[in-house]
Amino acid sequence: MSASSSPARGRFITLEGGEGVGKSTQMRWLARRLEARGIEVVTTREPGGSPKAEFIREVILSGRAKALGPMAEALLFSAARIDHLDTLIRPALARGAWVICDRFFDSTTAYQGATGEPEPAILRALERVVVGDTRPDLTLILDLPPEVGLARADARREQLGEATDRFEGEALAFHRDLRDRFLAIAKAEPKRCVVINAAAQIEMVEESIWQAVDERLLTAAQSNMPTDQARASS
Ligand code: T5A
Repeated sequence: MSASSSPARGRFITLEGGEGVGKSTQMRWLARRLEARGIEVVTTREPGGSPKAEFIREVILSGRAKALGPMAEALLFSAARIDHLDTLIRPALARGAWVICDRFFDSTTAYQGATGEPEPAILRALERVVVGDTRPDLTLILDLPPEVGLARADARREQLGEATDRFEGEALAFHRDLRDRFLAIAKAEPKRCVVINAAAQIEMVEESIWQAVDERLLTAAQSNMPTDQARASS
């Protein structure tokens, strides 16, 4: 295929926030709405998203890697991300699909940042090396008091009979710090990030997310299209 006939790169959307903020639920709903527009959508998650990264997910979230220390945990998240990017995210974007990912590198900045190690400069260096220029076009930061999110996650876990994972068991102060860190990321990068009030009713959260995607990505894409094409796709 010649360079001029390559499909346009797809859009990369990430969902971020603390525990139980509703990312997985909203990811499914957003995918359905985009697919209804005729867009190919790939939904995925971190840690995980590819077979090798899912293996690493199991090692981290079971708590088995905690004894190795925060630096090793951060490197394991990065190793999983490298495989996920290479085998799933980049190929999908290259063929023109839109990728929605439940957590990405902002979770490393916030969670590993909240553990206090490795230091922020190392986390930023890891981000540069691992993510490169595959940065999200839009990051939706679902914001919720951690008490509410943890209660939702507890209720869902009891329903499914699952065990508490590595970070859910941390103290409330850790989860409050996490929330502040996600809000700080949004403040530092307003072009990429939109904060969504995840305490609202689930349908309202869905609408806020749709509005952000529509304004930031769909409308923007149409205004870059030749007029005839934009009319046909609206
Ligand atoms: N991590 C991850 C790092 O430390 N560093 C990293 O680099 C990365 C990538 C991942 C863990 O790994 C850490 C962060 C995490 O601790 P996970 O199992 O993927 O672990 O956990 P979470 O991402 O936190 O996912 P959860 O499933 O716990 O939360 P979600 O996906 O945000 O929430 P969801 O959609 O499952 O909803 C939870 C419950 O709330 C209800 C839902 O129906 C569901 O029952 N709900 C609502 N109820 C009322 N009102 C609303 N608006 C609601 N929205 C959802």
